[in-house]
Amino acid sequence: MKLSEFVKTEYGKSISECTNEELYYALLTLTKKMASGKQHGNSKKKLYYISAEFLIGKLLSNNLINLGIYDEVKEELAQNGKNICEIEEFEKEPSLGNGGLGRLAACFIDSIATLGLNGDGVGLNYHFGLFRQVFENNMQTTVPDPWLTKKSWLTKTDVTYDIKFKGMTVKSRMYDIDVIGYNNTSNKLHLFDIESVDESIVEDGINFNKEDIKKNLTLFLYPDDSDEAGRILRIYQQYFMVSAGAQLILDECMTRGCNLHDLADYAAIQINDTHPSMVIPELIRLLGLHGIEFEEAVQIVTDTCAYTNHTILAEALEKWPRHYLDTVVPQLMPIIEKLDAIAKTRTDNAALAIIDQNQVVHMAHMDIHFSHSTNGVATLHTQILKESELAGFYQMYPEKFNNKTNGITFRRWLLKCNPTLTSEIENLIGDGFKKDASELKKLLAYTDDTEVLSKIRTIKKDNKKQLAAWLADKQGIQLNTDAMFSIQSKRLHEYKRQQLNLLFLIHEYLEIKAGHVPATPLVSIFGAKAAPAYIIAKDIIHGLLTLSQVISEDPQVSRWLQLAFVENYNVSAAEKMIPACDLSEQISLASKEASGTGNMKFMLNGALTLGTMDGANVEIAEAVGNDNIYIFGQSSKQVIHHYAAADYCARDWYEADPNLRRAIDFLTSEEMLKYGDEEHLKRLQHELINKDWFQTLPDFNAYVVRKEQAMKDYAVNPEDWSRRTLINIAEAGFFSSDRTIAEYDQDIWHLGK
Ligand code: 26V
Repeated sequence: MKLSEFVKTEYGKSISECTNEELYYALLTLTKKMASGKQHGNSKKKLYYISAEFLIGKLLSNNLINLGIYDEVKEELAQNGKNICEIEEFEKEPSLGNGGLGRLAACFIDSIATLGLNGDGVGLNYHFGLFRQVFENNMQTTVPDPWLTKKSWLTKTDVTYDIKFKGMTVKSRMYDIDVIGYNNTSNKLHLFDIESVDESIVEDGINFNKEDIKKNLTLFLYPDDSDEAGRILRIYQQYFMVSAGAQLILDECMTRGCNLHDLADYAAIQINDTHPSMVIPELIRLLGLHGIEFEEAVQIVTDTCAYTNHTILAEALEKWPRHYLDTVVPQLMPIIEKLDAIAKTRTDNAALAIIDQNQVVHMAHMDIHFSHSTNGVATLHTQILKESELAGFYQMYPEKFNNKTNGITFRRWLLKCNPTLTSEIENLIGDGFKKDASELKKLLAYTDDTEVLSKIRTIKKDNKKQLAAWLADKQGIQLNTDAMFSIQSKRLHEYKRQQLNLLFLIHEYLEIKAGHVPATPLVSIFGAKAAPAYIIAKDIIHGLLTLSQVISEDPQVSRWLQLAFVENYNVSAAEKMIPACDLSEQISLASKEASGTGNMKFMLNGALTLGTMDGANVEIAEAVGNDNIYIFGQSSKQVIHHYAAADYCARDWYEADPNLRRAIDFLTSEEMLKYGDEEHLKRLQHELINKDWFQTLPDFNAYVVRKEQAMKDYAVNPEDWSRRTLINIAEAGFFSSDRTIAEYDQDIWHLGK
């Protein structure tokens, strides 16, 4: 049905007479109608991708693209004097994830639908997604971010399940979001909600009563867990999700003819990090209620479940004091105890226990013992898991370990966010790459075509102008679009080392002040949220915002250097920033970034990477060759060695390198203190000199050298730069999540047709 006909019946008027808001809701309804007519994979075996986060972002444009009607709708709107981008502004972004892990889940369900696989997502319907970030006095403040409107992408279903906690039973209800594939298909994202949730208990900022579970259970994504009430609430959320999910899975499988003894022939469950790990004991419990003996149930569940690990950071691996579980889900504890006992018959290595000597329950350990697959998310990450972090498990179960290098959906991260580049690629190599990303390699035929290279340069320039216009409007910042744009956008974490970039920018500032101007003007752009309880991360944001003000108040410097921090970085902001990037900053401490997926998005959109040999950067470097990427810094082997030997001393580096010392000292200089807060800046400085747990200082010099080289190359030979960006685009095909999902299916899920 055409939009004009639809609005005629819906509102009794023409498109030009409708407000943008009316058009948004009309398109939403129309899209949902179209989705309901699409096919869903219907193989005997079905995948359930269970995840506490699905960072789906806005859906309207993406859905129209996947339905194949985006251009048509845009045209029809334009003919009636309407602009699709303005209409999209009415959509609230569902920020139902923190960062990479949640965004990966969103890319995966897009690919599962696109490949026509029988698979749905299972998660939670948070009423407030990740907080909205607002800058005040050069600091991050946090504000709730509601996304639910009267009409939304959610469809209320009549599926409800009772969820039993200690001392209370609550009712869950399933809401569905259509996941429209780029292939005449549509799958589902099932989000469970608690009927009794109460949004009015949110107090100032993002505070609320953490103990009133019936009212708060699905209120917020990952509530601040710096206190015990927050951590216990997290367990309530996790159990609520997996119990509802497990009941759904068993119901659906039985409807399809499963007798539960053969569950593994009907269901594959992918456990996305440890947040859904309680699905293992919960399924065993439910199978028991259906009369299946414990030992058989353990085997069935092991054959059905697979686990993905997303980090080697010890502090991010979930482990719960057992009394938390006793308090929330006492019915699971006897099962977890029995699983622990089985694990202890398989090994006497105490480090591999599920319940340790201190009565702490290790969720990842339960996953590895009682699922049939454990995968890492990039080659290097999987190798580190096998050799160091999970070496004991790898020796026990070598056959369970496998790698699945992450990917991104090109529908959102090229077709939607970079339409001009997409149509240029289509002009050159046809539209086959939209379904088969490996066809991008055909672009390699054009690397010496000066006309094509010039076109690529123009597209980049236009994207930079668009980003600049957006930022001018949003934050009142004027950017020099003739400059090189370097972008570091990702969650703020010390291991990602935004502080290294900060030290570089201070160094450049001081060099410019001393009369040494860089080879090209540089615009350095950041986007990052810090967890509200993460003090040093917030200090780094403060350092960057303060420096930004120091620079912008100094015309001598800001001709050459600008620092722009995009407020409230989210999926929508990423879609504007990534196409405008020249230099993609992927500078984590080698070994710490499991994969990264932003690195893939920037590459696909024609940025060159400046990065360490970490995560998927390693595979990007292999794909494009050393001439087409800027690699620097310690190797993961060196880093792992330093941790093992405990021989890293930040102060030695601070004292030995005058440039580094000058940059660190500047943090508390008069210039910085004019706009910044002494306590925050001193704490950051102290941390860098006395701790620097993520070894920023040893990589400083190499980073400065490599980045200045990149700036010189960019300035001296723009055509060669464009040639190298084209090689990056051409080699990005491997990083399509369609490829990743095909591998999961082939090696782990075996869904069949
Ligand atoms: C979580 C936490 C929570 C507590 C404080 C410290 C901390 C540090 C890291 C994390 C990350 C949890 C898991 C995660 O989001 N991993 C990301 O997964 C992406 C998708 O696989 C991957 O690209 C990123 O490299 C990885 O960090």
